[in-house]
Amino acid sequence: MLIGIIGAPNKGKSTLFAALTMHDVPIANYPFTTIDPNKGVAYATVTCAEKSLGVHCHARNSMCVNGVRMLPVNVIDVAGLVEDAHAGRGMGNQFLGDIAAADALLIVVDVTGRTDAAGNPCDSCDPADDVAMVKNELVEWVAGIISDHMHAITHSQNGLDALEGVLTGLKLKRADIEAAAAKHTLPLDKIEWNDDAVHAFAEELLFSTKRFVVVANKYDGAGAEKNFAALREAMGDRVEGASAALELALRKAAQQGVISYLPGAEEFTVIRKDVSQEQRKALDYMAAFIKGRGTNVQKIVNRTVFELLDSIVVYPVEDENKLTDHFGNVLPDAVLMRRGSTAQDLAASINTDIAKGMLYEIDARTKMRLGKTYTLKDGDVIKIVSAAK
Ligand SMILES: Nc1nc2c(ncn2[C@@H]2O[C@H](COP(=O)(O)OP(=O)(O)OP(=O)(O)O)[C@@H](O)[C@H]2O)c(=O)[nH]1
Ligand SMILES: [Mg+2]
Repeated sequence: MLIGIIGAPNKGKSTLFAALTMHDVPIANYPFTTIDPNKGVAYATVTCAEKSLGVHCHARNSMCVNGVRMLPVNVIDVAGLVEDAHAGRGMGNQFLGDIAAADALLIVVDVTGRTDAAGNPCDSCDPADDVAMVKNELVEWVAGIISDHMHAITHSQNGLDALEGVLTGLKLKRADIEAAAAKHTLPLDKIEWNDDAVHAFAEELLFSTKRFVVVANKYDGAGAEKNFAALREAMGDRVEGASAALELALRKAAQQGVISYLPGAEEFTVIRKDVSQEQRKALDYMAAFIKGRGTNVQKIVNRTVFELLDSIVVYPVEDENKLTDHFGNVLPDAVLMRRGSTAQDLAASINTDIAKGMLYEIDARTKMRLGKTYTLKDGDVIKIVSAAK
C-alpha cells in the first residue's frame, strides 16, 4: 500500500512526511524545497488483537506499543505542483510518475491562506484554489500521457491493450479503464478520442480509482478555523485539519526522551526533568493545542488506510493454539488486507508456494476449519494449512 503526498509548494508536505516517517528531510519556508521524492514508511494504528485474546504479542513485521499495533504503509512526498506544471512550469509534472502507483493521495493545502498556489507569501489566499489546481494538474498529466500515445493506440491491433500499457504506472485494473470509458460512452474497439474525450476519461479514471484526502495543514496558524470551515462547506468531510509541524515536534520530543507521546494522542507527559524555560513554553503551547483534538496527523493516516482504502487487519499464525509462529513469537504478524479479501489472498500475500499448496485454514479464535474462499474479517487470527512448508 502506498500513500502519496502532493500539493502546491510550501504547504508542509515534507513536514507531514517527516512527522509520519521520522526521516530527516529538508523543510523550509520557500517553494521547491523538495526536488527529488522522499520515500519512507508511515504506520497505521489499531488496537492489537493481543487485548481481546488475553496474550502478550511479540510483533515482528510491525510494531506494538502499549497495545497499539503499528502497521507499516509506504509513503512518498514529491516536489510542489504549480499551475501549468503540465506545460513545464515549476518543477513540471514528470515527477508525478513517482506517485502514480499510490493507492491514495493526501492533497496538502495551507489552511491559513498565507501562501498562494505557487507557494509564495500571501495575505489571504483561498486554499480551495490549491485543491482545484492540483486536481487539474493531475488530470492534465494523465491526459497528456494518453494524448502523447494516441496515434500508436489508434493504430495498434488492440487499442485497449495499448491504452492499458500506456497507463501501467497508475496501477489500475483493466476493469477500471473499461468503466471510465463506459461512463463517457467512449468506444474501446477503435480508440480515436479527441482532446475533450481524453480529458473526460482521464478525470473519470483518476477520481474513480485514487482515493483523496485534503489535508488542511498549518491548522495551528492564524485564520485556520475560518478557512477550514469554508473548505468543509465546499468539499465535505474529505477535508481534514492537521498540524504536521506540531506532530513532528511532538514525535521528535518523544524520540529525544523529553516527553512521552503516542501518535494520535491528545495529551503527553513531560518525562525529562531538566527542560529549559523556552522548551517548557513550547511544550505548554503544544499541550494546549492538542487537548481534545490532537494534531490529527495519525487520524488522517488511519482514515486513509481503514476507511478510504477499506483495509482490515489479519493476524496469520502457524500454531492456532499458542497463536505463534514456529519460533514461538505470539501474534508475530499483522497484515493489512483489502476488505473482501479471501483466505487464499492472505496466503498469496505471505508466499506463493504456501498459496499454491493451500488446503484449508483454521480460525484461531474459534478453532473452526474454514474454506479457501472464506472472506476475511477484521481482526481474524488465521492458521493457513498448506502442503507447502
Ligand atoms: N505553522 C505551521 N507551519 C507549518 C506546518 N507544516 C509545515 N509548516 C511550515 O511550512 C513551511 C513549508 O514546509 P515544507 O514541509 O518544506 O513544505 P513542502 O510542501 O514540502 O514544500 P516544497 O517541498 O517546497 O513543495 C516550513 O516553514 C514549515 O515549517 C504546520 O503544521 N504549521
Ligand atoms: Mg517538500
